[in-house]
Parts: sequence; C-alpha cells; structure tokens
Amino acid sequence: MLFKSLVGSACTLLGAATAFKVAPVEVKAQAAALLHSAVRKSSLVEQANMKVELLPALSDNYMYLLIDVDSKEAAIVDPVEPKKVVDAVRQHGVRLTTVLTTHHHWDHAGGNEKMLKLMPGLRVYGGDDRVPCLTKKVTHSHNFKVGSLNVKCLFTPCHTTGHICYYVTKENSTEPPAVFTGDTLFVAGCGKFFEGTAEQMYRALIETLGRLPPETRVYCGHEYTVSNLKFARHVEPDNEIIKEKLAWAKEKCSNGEPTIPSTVADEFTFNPFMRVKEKSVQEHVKQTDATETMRSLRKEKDGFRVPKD
Ligand SMILES: N[C@@H](CCC(=O)N[C@@H](CS)C(=O)NCC(=O)O)C(=O)O
Ligand SMILES: *[C@@H]1O[C@H](CO)[C@@H](O)[C@H](O)[C@H]1NC(C)=O
Ligand SMILES: [Zn+2]
Repeated sequence: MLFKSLVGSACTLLGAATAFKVAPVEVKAQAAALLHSAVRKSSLVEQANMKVELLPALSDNYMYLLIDVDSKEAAIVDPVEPKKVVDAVRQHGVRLTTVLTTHHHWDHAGGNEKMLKLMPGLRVYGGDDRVPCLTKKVTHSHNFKVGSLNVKCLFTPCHTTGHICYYVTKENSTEPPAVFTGDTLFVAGCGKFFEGTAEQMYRALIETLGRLPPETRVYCGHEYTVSNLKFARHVEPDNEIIKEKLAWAKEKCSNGEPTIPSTVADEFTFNPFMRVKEKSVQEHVKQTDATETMRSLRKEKDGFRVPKD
C-alpha cells in the first residue's frame, strides 16, 4: 500500500524522481521517498493559542506538531519519522508529552517505538490494540488535555476498525479549532474502506466530522489533494470550485508547499465524499441515496486512473 503510494505519487515535484529511472524498483522508490520529503516544505499555522507545524514525512504523509502556546506543551500526530519530530521540538523549544495516533498502519504508527526510545515517557493515545507502544486506548468522546488545549477523540472506523480523529479546541478562543483526520478525511477525498463499510464512512464524514464547526481546520494524513481533486472533477465536471481548487493545489504542489489545512466548510464545496447528498454527485453514480452514493463513489475511485493533468 505504501509502496504503491510512492510510485504513483500524488504530488509531482518537478519530475525529481525521474533521475532514478535506471535504479531497481525498490531503490528507486526509497530514493524518491527521500527526495520527496527533502523537497516538500514544512509550514507553520500560527494562532494566538495554538500552533500547528506541518512536518512532511515519507513520500506523501504528514506528521503534525501541535503546540499549546500558553504552556509550551506539545503533541505529535503520527510520528512516523521520529528524528524530524525531535528536531522540530527542539527548534520550537517546547515540551513534547503526547503522541496522537490516528490508526495502526505502518505509515502512521510505525514510528512510535523509535519515538519513545528518543523521548521516553511520552503518553501514546490511539484507538486500536495494533498501535505500537499504546499507553491509553481511547474511544469516542474521550477527552484529555495537552497543556491548556482540549483534545476530543472522534471514533471514525472504516479505513481501519480502530481509527480515531482528534478534535482540538481552546476554551473561550475566537479562533478556529483543529481536527486531525488521519486517513478518514483527506482534502477533497477520503480513505479506502479497508476494514469498514459505506455506512461507517457516511457516519464518519457527514455525521461526525461534518458536524464540527464549519471553520474547523482540517489536517489530514496525506498530501493527496491534487489526485483527489482530479477525481472530484471527474464526478462533477461543472463544479467551478473544484476547478479553482485544483489549479491552486497544483501550484502549491509544484512549489513543494502543502495544500493543508482546509476547513470543514470548504470540504462540503469540493469533496465528493462530503457531497453525497448533492444531486450532481448522486446523478454521476446513478444513485438516489447518500450512503449508496458513498459506496459507489469509493468503488469508482478505487479503480480510477488519475489523469496526467
Ligand atoms: N491513491 C493513493 C494510493 C495510496 C493509498 O491507497 N493510500 C491509502 C492511505 S495510506 C488511501 O486510503 N488512499 C485513498 C484513495 O486512494 O482515495 C495515492 O493517491 O497515492
Ligand atoms: C471562559 O469564559 C468563562 C465565561 O466568561 C469563564 O467563566 C471561564 O473561566 C473562562 N475559561 C477560561 C479557561 O479562561
Ligand atoms: Zn496512510
């Protein structure tokens, strides 16, 4: 699965990987991965109370350093490349206390053991016994704090049976909350239904994540925005917002810049999996029911060949 994402990379970076054409396939993939995370830029979203540093990892994953400004306490989401995390923690001068694991897949939870070796004593949250080094197994609505920030766990099974999204708020703040969605919700897409059903993804996207405040910033597990929007365009060829977002995302990607975060409100305008109640989306898959539309869309995207532009 990961290997596939390396060779069929979602975000073309100036054709950098083509230099490895003669190398054996595996070496080529590793080299491409190294190049990708070297070229992809990190970025910082700063609010008065909360900072989020986007840390690119592997070929198209993101790790997120979440900082409580008041206490300088921090959490890391899916630290698959622990050394990069340690560097970022030092650079910000914060105290890392917490690992937030979205799900057990290697490209998200595979760094936990090394992370704990580098920084012993971290609390490790997750919703699945398959997550390495788990210290606290959480379920829906479980709440805890990272400094003065409130973290609420949202159980969103489907991509995996134990998938958790983390919703972060600051009491009395007028600034937008954040949600870390792992491989449940991507910008303009959603995760594959490896261990779940269309009913579950409908619940996760529409009833759980879709009911968060519209201004909530969405931080997802992968940089898949460009390929997701090409599928979205295929589903709704007349949707101008999709075309504009795709042009914007291509530009970002070609500069090695992230297309993340988006917002819950924006996802409802261009993400076909968030738009399963819309006539235009239902008509594309010849369905009249939102859950059946979700099922058909996922099936279609699983077999979709992403066009070159
Ligand atoms: N389509 C992915 C292929 C890799 C893949 O299968 N990724 C998993 C998460 S690790 C997934 O759920 N992808 C969602 C999708 O392909 O729509 C890509 O754009 O590179
Ligand atoms: C939030 O606002 C309420 C009402 O003004 C106040 O009672 C409470 O102490 C505030 N909480 C924080 C953490 O500042
Ligand atoms: Zn993944």
